[in-house]
Amino acid sequence: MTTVIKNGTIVTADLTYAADLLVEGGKIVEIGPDLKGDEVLDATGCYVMPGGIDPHTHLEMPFMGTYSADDFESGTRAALAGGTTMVVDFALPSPGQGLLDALQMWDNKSTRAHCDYSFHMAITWWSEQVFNEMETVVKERGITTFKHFMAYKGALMVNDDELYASFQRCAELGAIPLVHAENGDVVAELSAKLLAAGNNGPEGHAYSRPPQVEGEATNRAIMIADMAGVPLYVVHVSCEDSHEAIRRARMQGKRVWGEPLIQHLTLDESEYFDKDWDHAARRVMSPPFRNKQHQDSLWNGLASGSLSCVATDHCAFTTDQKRYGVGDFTKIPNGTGGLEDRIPMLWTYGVGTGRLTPNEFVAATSTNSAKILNCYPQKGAILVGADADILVLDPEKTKTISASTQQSAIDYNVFEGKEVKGLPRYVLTRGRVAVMDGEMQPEPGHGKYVQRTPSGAVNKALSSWKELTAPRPVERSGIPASGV
Ligand code: DUC
Ligand code: ZN
Ligand code: ZN
Ligand code: ZN
Repeated sequence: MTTVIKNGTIVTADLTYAADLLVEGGKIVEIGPDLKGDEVLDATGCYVMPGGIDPHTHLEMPFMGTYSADDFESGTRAALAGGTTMVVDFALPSPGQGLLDALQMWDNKSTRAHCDYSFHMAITWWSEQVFNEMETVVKERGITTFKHFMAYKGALMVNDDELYASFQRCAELGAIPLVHAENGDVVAELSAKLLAAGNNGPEGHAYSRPPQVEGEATNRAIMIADMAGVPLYVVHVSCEDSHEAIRRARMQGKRVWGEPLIQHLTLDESEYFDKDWDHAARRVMSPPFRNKQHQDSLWNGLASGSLSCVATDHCAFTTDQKRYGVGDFTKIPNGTGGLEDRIPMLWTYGVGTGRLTPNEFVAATSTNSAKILNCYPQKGAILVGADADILVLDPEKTKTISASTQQSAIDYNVFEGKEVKGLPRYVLTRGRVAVMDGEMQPEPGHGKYVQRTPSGAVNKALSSWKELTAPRPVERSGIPASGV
């Protein structure tokens, strides 16, 4: 059985051209004019592009006393409905839990995924066991990315000594460290101060996490990665302070990548003020939404290439779950959804406004992630031999985003009421048509785990630095007698 996508315009990260595309056995088998197949999908007026990759999701994650409400079933159904054909979720050991043990839990959670998925591994504590298991995680499970929380003090946060040890281990294994960059000590101090002053509403969350806590942590992580001689991927870059550190590192020739979220690109801090409690609490996430200057910085980063991948950090909680934090903003579960909306929102606010070209859009939503995470060109590519994960986007199709029509399991949508233009006509996941003429055709369990290999990316400039400064003892004479 073959499927042909006809009459569309293929858009990749670097090319735009008219061609048909033939799919067989879950792969792209031919690209060219006048192709024939058993099943014909008409892409007249549409762009045919690599399916989206969301490099950052939290599905059914135990967090802040509860579990994020979208699991792999509803989360990947939402992903496909919005043109995303692969998600990369975080296996999250609770402090003290082994990495392989946590991985077993994530294997069990993900059996009903609709689309392909991969994992990052979180390092939430440090020990010889963690050090040893990292090797198995990389070599046997194909997880080549390790996430570190510099915030969530007393829960998931790791300190600088642990960060440095883990970054060095990543370097040895050819793995890439990821950081959630916020200064957790300062956040804890500011939160306590705000609560003591009676400032316990959701806006307190934003006040407790100013851009400086993110800029400081980003700079610190970059310097620690520098000393470990390892590349660095900074998740959810929300502000100029953090973006500036990444830009500077890149100008110095370092492999440092930054990932803005669609939420930070399109929603601002006014969401936390002059609104009802539920409205603001539903938008509590870390880092919080910022002002327009920071948003402009993120858009400029995407256009200039200093920021690489647009993600969602999809971590959805119901209104009831958000209400755990009534009277204490530090207890509001942090997180927002976005899996279904990332692609239509970025197309509308990026390509539709002229901020991004269609090719830059493909790079930011798919290809760059596949390259950095090293699953390109299996994913993120329109090439013969690549997986047939394909988005056929109709640039004229419009809708108003609404919780009443979304796939996500929660009872609201942070983009409620936004008009988007540019929506999936078809979405293929390894050749299977999951969205047909805009309608979802679900098949839980179709999604497969994507194993990755180390990419070989290092920070080469740093290895010469390391040689130059490798510790060596100095022969000295005239050593004074000890003691006072
Ligand atoms: N930030 C969130 O808002 N939710 C999940 C974890 C995180 O870092
Ligand atoms: Zn985070
Ligand atoms: Zn409201
Ligand atoms: Zn996250």
